[in-house]
Amino acid sequence: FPLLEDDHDSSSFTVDSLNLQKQIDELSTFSDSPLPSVTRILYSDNDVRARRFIKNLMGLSGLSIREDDVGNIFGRWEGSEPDLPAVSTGSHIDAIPYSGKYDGVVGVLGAIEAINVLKRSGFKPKRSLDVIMFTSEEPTRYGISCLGSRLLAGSVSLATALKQTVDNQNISFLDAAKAAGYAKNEDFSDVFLNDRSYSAFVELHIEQGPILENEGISIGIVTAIAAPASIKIDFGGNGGHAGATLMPQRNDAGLAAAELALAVEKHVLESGSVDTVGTVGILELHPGAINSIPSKSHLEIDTRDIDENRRNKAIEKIHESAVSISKRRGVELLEFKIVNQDPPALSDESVIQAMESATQVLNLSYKKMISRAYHDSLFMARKAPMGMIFIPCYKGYSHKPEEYASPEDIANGVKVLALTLAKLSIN
Ligand code: HGY
Ligand code: MN
Ligand code: MN
Ligand code: MN
Repeated sequence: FPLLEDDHDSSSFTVDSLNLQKQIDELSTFSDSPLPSVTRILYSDNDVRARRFIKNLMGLSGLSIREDDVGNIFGRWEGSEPDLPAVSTGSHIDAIPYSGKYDGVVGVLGAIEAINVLKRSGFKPKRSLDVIMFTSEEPTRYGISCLGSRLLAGSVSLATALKQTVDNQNISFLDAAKAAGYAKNEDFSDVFLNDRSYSAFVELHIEQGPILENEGISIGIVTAIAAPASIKIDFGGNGGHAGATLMPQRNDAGLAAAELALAVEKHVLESGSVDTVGTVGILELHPGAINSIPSKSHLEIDTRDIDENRRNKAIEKIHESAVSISKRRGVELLEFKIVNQDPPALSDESVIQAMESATQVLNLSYKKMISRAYHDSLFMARKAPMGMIFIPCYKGYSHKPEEYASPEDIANGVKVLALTLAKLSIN
């Protein structure tokens, strides 16, 4: 590696862990739920405050900042050959309700610190280096996962859909984006990256699983990202009085939803592989009164697998179950909408090699592994050779307040990222 030729370099090759932890802690205070949980929803006041915080840190690191129509934020360290496709890294800072303070954040604040480490060690990039904070990786507000990176990857259907999308308070994406200072010209195809934007993309992220911690391994080198899909379903029934309506007269939309939720579990378990997973994370009953038979139910299903066909088969069976449950119970299947049904992504061999040699130079233990969580990398892989660096997290906990990664593990991840970026930049 160009950096660690002699001891002098390696001693200056240090992460400012204290400052980085302070930043992680401060960022976690921009939240709509009480600490230790974090809730940071797209374009909310706390999201806007957090964005300002990130831009300020990018500025302090000497990065030139630009933002696109939906608020993807790019901090650039210009290289000696700025016309070459740049090397990029980054992640997200939005947080689902009552989650933790490391998911995504480690890959944004850690990326800025990786730039600082490279600057402190006297490194000079050839290809420019971009740190990207992606807008809305989480599907919370508009039901669209990886909204910013999906758009960067050139999703025409999303660029169109965003003009009609509203959240469950009936606030349109356009209004919310404008209120946050974005969507100036309402043409989201401006966001699309071209194929020469980046020569590589690398994301640092907590594992969100227990493998690295259980096996005492410092670094995960991700070889593939599992294929995610999400489905929205509505059932409709007659509802009625919980006391006066006898059971034979009922067509209970709530029970239809409950039966379908169990069918989701059945269909993923019968796939024949432990890699197929399914979750009913949202289940709402209307009118939601104890003494009123649910006349409407709304479910949102998240199902994934590292094998796309196996996942799609599970989706087909879930659809068949929804239809048969509605017929048997005399409940109407008002909507069965597949919101996204994404293919998996493979990491690029050259990026895997760069991450592997960085880890070896740093004498860190590592393991090649699959990411069962999705990330912005899933979409950036459509625009550039992609790689992901995992660090261990406490008991694999994520998407809950107990989420934790140690300053030492974070520092290891930042150093591997810094060396990887350096290598890819001088390529
Ligand atoms: O759900 C996921 O896989 C990601 O953490 N948003
Ligand atoms: Mn997440
Ligand atoms: Mn994440
Ligand atoms: Mn335009």
